[in-house]
Amino acid sequence: MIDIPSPESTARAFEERYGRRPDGVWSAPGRVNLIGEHTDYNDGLVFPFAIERRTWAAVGMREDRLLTVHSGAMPEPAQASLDALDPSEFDGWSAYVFGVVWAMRERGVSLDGRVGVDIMLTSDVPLGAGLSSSAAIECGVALALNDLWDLGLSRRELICVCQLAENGAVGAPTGNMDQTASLMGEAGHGVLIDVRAETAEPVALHFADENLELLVIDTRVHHEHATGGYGARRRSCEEGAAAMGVPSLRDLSESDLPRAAEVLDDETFRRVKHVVTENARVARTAQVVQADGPRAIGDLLVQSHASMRDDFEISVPELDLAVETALANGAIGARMTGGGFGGAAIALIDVGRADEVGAAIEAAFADSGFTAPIIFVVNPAAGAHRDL
Ligand code: GAF
Repeated sequence: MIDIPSPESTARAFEERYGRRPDGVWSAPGRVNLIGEHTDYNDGLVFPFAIERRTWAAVGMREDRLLTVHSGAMPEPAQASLDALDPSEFDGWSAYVFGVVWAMRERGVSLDGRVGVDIMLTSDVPLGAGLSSSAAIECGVALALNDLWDLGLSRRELICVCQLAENGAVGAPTGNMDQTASLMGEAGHGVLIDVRAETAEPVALHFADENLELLVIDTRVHHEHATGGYGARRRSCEEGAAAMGVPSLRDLSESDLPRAAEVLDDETFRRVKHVVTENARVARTAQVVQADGPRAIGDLLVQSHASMRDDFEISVPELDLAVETALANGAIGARMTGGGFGGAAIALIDVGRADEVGAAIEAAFADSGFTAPIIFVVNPAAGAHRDL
């Protein structure tokens, strides 16, 4: 077990386990989504940022064709062979790692003549908290193999590889926001993603300059996107687009909503309305943050949460309580972040108020009989890179 993960501690853990130094250590961050939820798989707009919480991968080449992975957080090591990569045989968390190799092959990377690797993973991205611990694993491993196997894949291609690992090996029908944020993030910046245009632009997010900071409230209500509501929401969006006669919901704007209300059943209409208005909120947030600074985006965050709670119906009582309590205690804006059905909320607050707002949320959770949340401050941080 590793208490405080770092590049060097991950290299040491590798050495203890494998009896040699790794060939290198790579890391990739989790992310917070500032705004733009369930828009990515609708060809839409998203505005996340990479956070300081990261997953480190110490990797060493082998002489045979085996892939092995150890993680301090998981009791059992996992193993696969470059000659028999079958997602249906990937067990649990190891699908995030072996899925990347499988996805590279699916996207045309030849595995012939390549040697296997040993991997030691450490992470301080909370698992199942909606902060993309899975993308952090995928992106760190993908970057390491790209370097060690000298594949020359671009970051854009690595995003596709990691999304395919998530969709095809893990079985979660997600978009590519998380992988894009993890691979394209920059310190002090959000990543304004236009999925249809395949662009990911850095946009300065200087919270501290305006005396602001961003709190994450991990509700500890765990969720998985491979099962349940996430896929159902995605299907509703596809059905809504088909009924409206467009390839994707990106092709609709707010002026189409009156017609959508006539054509669609009530539930599908509300799903569509969320996505259409959320795209508009992302565009507006990016404009406002650049023109007037982050203090001016509070209302957009609040509207986004209401849309997810009432129209897309992906919030849970713990997320609503975190948002309401933060706002009642002076937050400038707050919303759930990520895929929903659990996970985390964010709150934009004045510097120096984190303890007070956090204590109010903890008290509200205790009063409601909810599990105590985990609350911490995040800052926009660097994307995936090689550390050692
Ligand atoms: C999860 C998914 F992985 C993303 O692709 C995105 O759809 C998000 O939920 C919702 O915005 O993080």
